[in-house]
Amino acid sequence: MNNNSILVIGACGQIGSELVLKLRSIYGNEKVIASDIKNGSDELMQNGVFEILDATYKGAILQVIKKHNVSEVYLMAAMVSVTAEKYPHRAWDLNINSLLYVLELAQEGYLKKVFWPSSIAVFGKTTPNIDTPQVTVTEPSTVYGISKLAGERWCAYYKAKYGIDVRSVRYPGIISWKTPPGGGTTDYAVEIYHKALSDGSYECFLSEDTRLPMMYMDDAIDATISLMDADLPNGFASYNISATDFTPKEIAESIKKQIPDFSINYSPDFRQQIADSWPQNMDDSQAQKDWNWKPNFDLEKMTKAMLENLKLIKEVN
Ligand code: AKB
Repeated sequence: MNNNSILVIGACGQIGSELVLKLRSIYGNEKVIASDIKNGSDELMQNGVFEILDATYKGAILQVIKKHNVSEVYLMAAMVSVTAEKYPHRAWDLNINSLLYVLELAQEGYLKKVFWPSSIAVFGKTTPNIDTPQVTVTEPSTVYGISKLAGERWCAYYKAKYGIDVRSVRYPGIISWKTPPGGGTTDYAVEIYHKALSDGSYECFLSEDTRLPMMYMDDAIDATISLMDADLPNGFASYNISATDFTPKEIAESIKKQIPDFSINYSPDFRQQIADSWPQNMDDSQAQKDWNWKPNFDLEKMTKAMLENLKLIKEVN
């Protein structure tokens, strides 16, 4: 990093909020500008600069870039799978136009590097769903998946045509005890821990044997920052990254090891169809090879971290 600063757009979201804190701990509070359409937690807003920013306005993004001498953007603002089904046009507007604006600003010389998250949602029913390869059939059936696939292609286009240094990973479901997710199909894997502690039981909106790729937040942040730091002039537009995969039944078993009376029942709803169109697990050998990607958390380690931290929060409140 030189003297310029880093801008995180969508800093109050599930991943954005933890990314800002980690980036600030690495580069210094004054170097990392957090921005979102709404205010965030006190921790986020008080330990560094925070800007209100609507990512669907190019002029507003440019203003913040100029004001803070920004050279790197992490564009984390997005509408994910369940919400995007409700608001297709708004999802397209946010997920795609914000990306196009940031890529254009990079092309116009304002930015040196961009991070943009893709998702396992780029895959669909016709994709091989076990050990899903890096390059394979991508026929998503969700609004969110369609936008993420289009976004990947836009990144590849700007990279090839204008040499823009844009980097991306296909996040699986992300699990964290700090900031709740919102509007996703994989959100059950966070809710279940909260309910295990508050109610001792959970009603799951996916069937017991629905296997999905998942990742603990620390691994997701690590993947994001290490990809941005890697010496990777000719990387893929978006990398498969993998940490663990499990079914609702398996996560419930792992919780039961610590809370023996925990019970779960299953009432699959419309989200089942979305989950059924996604991979069960992913082949991330390309990411391992290109930038030494390696996760640290499996299901058991994650359950321990989730329950320990959520219990501490409960005790304090
Ligand atoms: C969702 O469930 O929509 C997201 C995702 C897999 O990208 N967590």
